[in-house]
Amino acid sequence: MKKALITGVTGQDGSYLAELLLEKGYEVHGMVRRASTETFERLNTFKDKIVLHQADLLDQLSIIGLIKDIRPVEVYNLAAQSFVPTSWSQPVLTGEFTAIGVTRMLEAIRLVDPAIRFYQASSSEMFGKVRETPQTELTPFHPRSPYGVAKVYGHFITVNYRESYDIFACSGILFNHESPRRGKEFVTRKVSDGVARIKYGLATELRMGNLEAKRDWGFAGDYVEAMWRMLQQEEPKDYVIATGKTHSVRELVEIAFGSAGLNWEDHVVVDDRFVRPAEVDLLLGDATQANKELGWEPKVSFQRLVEMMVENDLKRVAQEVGQ
Ligand code: NDP
Ligand code: GDR
Repeated sequence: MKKALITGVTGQDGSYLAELLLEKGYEVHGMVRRASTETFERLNTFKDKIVLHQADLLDQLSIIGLIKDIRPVEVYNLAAQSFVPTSWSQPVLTGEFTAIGVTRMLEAIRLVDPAIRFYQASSSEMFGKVRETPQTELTPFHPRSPYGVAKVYGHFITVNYRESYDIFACSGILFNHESPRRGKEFVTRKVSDGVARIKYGLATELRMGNLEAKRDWGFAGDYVEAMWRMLQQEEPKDYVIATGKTHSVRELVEIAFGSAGLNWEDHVVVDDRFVRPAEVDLLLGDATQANKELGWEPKVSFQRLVEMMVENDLKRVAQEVGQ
C-alpha cells in the first residue's frame, strides 16, 4: 500500500485529495496544526479512514519527525496562508508559512529520504501583473501581493531542490479552483453563501470589491487529480493547470444570483473595504502541456460550478432556518 502525506489536509484541496488517494488505495496521512478547536469539518465523511498527525509548517523538527515516522512515498504540500488579502495585513507570517514552510518540507525530505516524491501547491497568483495571455509554464512572474511573492519563492525553492539534490519535486501552477468546500472568504463561496442568505431572508445585500477582475475558475475535484498525475510521471516537471476560459467577478455574481431567481443588481454593493492595494486584473491559463503529458482536462464548466455551489448553500441555509 502506497503511503502519502498531505499537509493542509483540513483545507479545500486537502479534503478532495485525501478522498482521491483513498479511492486509489493509498494509506493517507494528514498533517494538522494544533488548535484549541478542531477544524476537521471537511474531513467528516472519511476521517476514520485517514491518519492525522500534529505538526506545523513553522516548526522544522516537527516536520522531520513526521516524515521519519510515516516514511511516505509521496508528499503533497498544500498547507499555506492562502487568502490573498490577509497577506497584506500579515506579510511576515505569510512568508513564514507560504514561502519558508516549503523549504522546511524539502529539507525534511532531503534529510530523511530524498527518494520521496514532492508536490508543491504553486499558484497563478505568481503571474500577477501578467506579461502575456494566456499564461504558460514559461510566462515570467510578476506577483502583486505578499502571498504571490511567497508563492514565487515556494516555486523556485522546489525547482532548486530538484536541480540541486535530484529530488522528484514538482510545482503545480494551479489557477483558481473552487467547490462547495471553498472557504467562505474567497469570492465564489462568498457569493454562493450570500445568495443563499439573501434568498432565505437572512440578509438583503452582499458587499463586494472589484467586479471587473477576471479569473480562470475550475472545480477543485478536477484539480487534485492533476496533482496526483504529476507525481506519477517518469520525470518531475512543473505544470500549469487551468480551464483556458476566463470570467469576471461581475459574470460570477450574475450567474449565481440568476440561478436562485434573484437579480444581482438589487443586492450587490461595491465596498472599498474589499478592494485590494494591488490587483491581479486578468488570469487565463494554458494547460496544453498538462493535457498532452498528463492526459488531464477539466470536466466541470464555470456555469455548472457556480450552480453547484449555489445549490449547496441554498440547501445548507434552508436547513439552518428550518425550511
Ligand atoms: P485552504 O486555505 O482551504 O487550506 C489551507 C490549509 O493549510 C489548511 O488545511 C490549513 O490548516 C493549513 N495550514 C495553514 N497554515 C499552516 C501551518 N502553519 N501548519 C500546518 N498547516 C497549515 O487552501 P486550499 O485548499 O484552497 O489551497 C491549497 C493550497 O493550494 C494552498 O497552498 C494554496 O495557497 C494553493 N493554491 C490554491 C488555489 C485555489 O484556487 N484553491 C490555487 C492555487 C494554489 P487549518 O485548517 O488549521 O487552517
Ligand atoms: P484570489 O481569490 O485572490 O484569486 O486567490 P479570491 O476568490 O479571494 O478573489 C478573486 C477575485 O475576486 C475579487 N473580488 C473579491 N474577492 C474576495 N475574496 N472578496 C470580495 O468581496 C471580492 N470582490 C471582488 C478579488 O479582488 C480577486 O480579483 C485564490 C486563492 O485560493 C489563492 O490561494 C490562490 O493561489 C489563487 O486563488 C489562485
